[in-house]
Amino acid sequence: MSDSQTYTPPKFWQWENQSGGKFTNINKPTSGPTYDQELPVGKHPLQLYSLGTPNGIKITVLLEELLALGHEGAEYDAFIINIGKGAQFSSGFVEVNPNSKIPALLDMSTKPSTRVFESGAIMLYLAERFGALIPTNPAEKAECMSWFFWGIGSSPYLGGGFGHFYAYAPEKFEYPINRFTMEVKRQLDVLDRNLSTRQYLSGNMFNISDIAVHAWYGTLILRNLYDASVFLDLASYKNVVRWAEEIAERPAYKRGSRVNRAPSSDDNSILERHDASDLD
Ligand SMILES: N[C@@H](CCC(=O)N[C@@H](CS)C(=O)NCC(=O)O)C(=O)O
Repeated sequence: MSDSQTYTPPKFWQWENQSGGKFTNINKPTSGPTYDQELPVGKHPLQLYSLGTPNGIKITVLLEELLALGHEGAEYDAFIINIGKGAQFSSGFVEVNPNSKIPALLDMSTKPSTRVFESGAIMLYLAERFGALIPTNPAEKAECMSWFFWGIGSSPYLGGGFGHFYAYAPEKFEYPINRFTMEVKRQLDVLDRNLSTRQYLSGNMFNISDIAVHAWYGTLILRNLYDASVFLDLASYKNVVRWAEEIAERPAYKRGSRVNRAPSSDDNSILERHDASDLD
């Protein structure tokens, strides 16, 4: 592989199948299904096809928060989609998400069923459907939406930018690591300043903006995502650490963040969730 000092882009780009890095076997420049297979369907109104990554837990934590508030219509089956093995390219999954990325949701309580893809769209759909975890007052809603979309727009710099080049790329390249480290630290500073005067991102109400942003920046801090805690000096963002730890104590976070993950000896995660008792 050429390094950034010597690489001159060709006039016409062609896909090199094995460019190296963690996701080299599943990433490709085309979309659409690669094999025929229907998705399984469970007994609950909501069918979630996902994996316990930061994007995946946005939805399972939100669903557990809705259930904790008493919204029985938020009962869900969570099926695991093994993206490392290419399950996002089955014909059934592509019908629910033509973008072939987890999470994807099928709401079976509507006739016909409603498909929703993109984690942000799924969160808004659920919050509005149940009228919960989203403010109704226009000014408060505007502040909530601002932080919510801040999270949706900012986190790809953390995952696809910093995480990719710091942890997954086949070699360490200084230019992109510097570029994305600077941006991630700037984002952490934005959060830290905001949280210096507020309990939650948009004020004193916990809502979907906290769930969406916490899934990435909370996970970065609490689970040492990308093994980068020291490199990014995460402990210095004291207000973000306080907020991340506070949300991690919520029962719904504790339940939702265990779904669609491989259980390990120090972790009581579950591969799939088909009943509330699976998490008890
Ligand atoms: N913008 C999408 C991003 C989803 C996403 O990147 N999902 C990753 C896992 S966290 C995925 O499914 N990757 C599979 C692939 O790239 O083939 C969202 O917010 O839902």
